[in-house]
Amino acid sequence: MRGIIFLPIFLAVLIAPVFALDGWNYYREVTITNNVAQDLTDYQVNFTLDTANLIARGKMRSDCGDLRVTLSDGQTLLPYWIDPATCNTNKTVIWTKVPSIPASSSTKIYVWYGNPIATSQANGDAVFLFFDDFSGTSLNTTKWTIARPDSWITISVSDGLLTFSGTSDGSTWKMYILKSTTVLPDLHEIIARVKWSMSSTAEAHILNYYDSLSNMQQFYYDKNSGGYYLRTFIQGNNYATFFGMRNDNPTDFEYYKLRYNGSYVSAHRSLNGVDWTQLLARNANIFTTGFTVGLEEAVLGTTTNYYYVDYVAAKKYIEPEPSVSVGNENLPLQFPSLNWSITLTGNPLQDIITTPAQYFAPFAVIVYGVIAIFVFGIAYIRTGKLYSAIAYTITLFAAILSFFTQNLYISLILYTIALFSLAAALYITFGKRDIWG
Ligand SMILES: [Ca+2]
Repeated sequence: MRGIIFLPIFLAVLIAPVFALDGWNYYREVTITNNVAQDLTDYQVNFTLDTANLIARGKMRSDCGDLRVTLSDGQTLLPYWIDPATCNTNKTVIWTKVPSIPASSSTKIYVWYGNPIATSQANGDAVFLFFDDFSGTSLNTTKWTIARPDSWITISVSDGLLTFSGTSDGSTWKMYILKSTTVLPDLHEIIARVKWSMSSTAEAHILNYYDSLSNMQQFYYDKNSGGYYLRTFIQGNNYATFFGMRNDNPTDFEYYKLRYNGSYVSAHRSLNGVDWTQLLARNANIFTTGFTVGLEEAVLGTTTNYYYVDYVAAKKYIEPEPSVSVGNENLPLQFPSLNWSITLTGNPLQDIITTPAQYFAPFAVIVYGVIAIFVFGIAYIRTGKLYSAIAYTITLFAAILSFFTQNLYISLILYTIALFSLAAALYITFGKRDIWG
């Protein structure tokens, strides 16, 4: 009998609801598992959401402006950044910086959405070690140093893009190099979204570890008379490596990243920013410290060649990286004074089922609160057994919580428990029989 009494308490604790971020209607748990035996602090992770589906169902603003990320308290906001090109797609890339991921264990954060009046607080500078999405009208000279200017090549910033535009006299290479003012930690990853348009021999240095003009490790796109290439080049060893030939000259953006894991540099490519292919890994024992982010256009041809950078970001890197998984949608614990609006666009089944619970919540908390107090009083007066009375009272509070969690299954379980306990309370009251102990 005692086990039956304590089970509801256990369940009530186990499914403790999440209090809503003020004004937000939905949240999901994001579980981050640290795969190394060392604590990670301020570590950048990303996960994806199918925002196209959420937006189509009226659950998220069409500009993704109501997305937020919090700690597992559901209240402490974490910095986040959404790759704008992926908003309203089925794989929206969301980056955040997690304050602490303990060694070899998991930590949970929450992603929130569903607040029609919220506007974006996405902030790449707050997430990454280095970040520029070129949102201004000129190069941000607090972020970049012109490491090597060249009168044959110009740069401009407009419409969210950094554009290199250059020609040459056809006999000597012209090179324009930008270098971040931020020095990266030894283990790091650089990610960029770029495209290019090249009509004569030229190179777009997609990601570039730049130390000095004679000391750099780089990863770049190369168009020359032989075709199109993706290459790495470690200047200290004075060799170039061809690792992939492409016969295209993409007008659509692609993603590239360059990673240093402590022993080698690897280059990766993606078409959507989510699914990556490693192109090459190369031992990089020349420079292991003092890395910066670099961007460069080099031109030998006599027609104008363009290189466009949408954004470039740098983050910490540890191998193997933490794994990240996103849970199912939940409805948080709402208070009556908060925003109760819920959108029924498309009338998804779950919305219809859970909406009544949302609107009945203020009513339910009063009714069940009163009932719970009565049940405690009756149980204690009739039996004198304090633990039994408390147990059943908590069970009824679990029923109250079931209204607020608005998770269908949890609500049904808790509500069923509450009904049984209420029946027991009535039985002991009118049945003249002690079943409490
Ligand atoms: Ca941009």
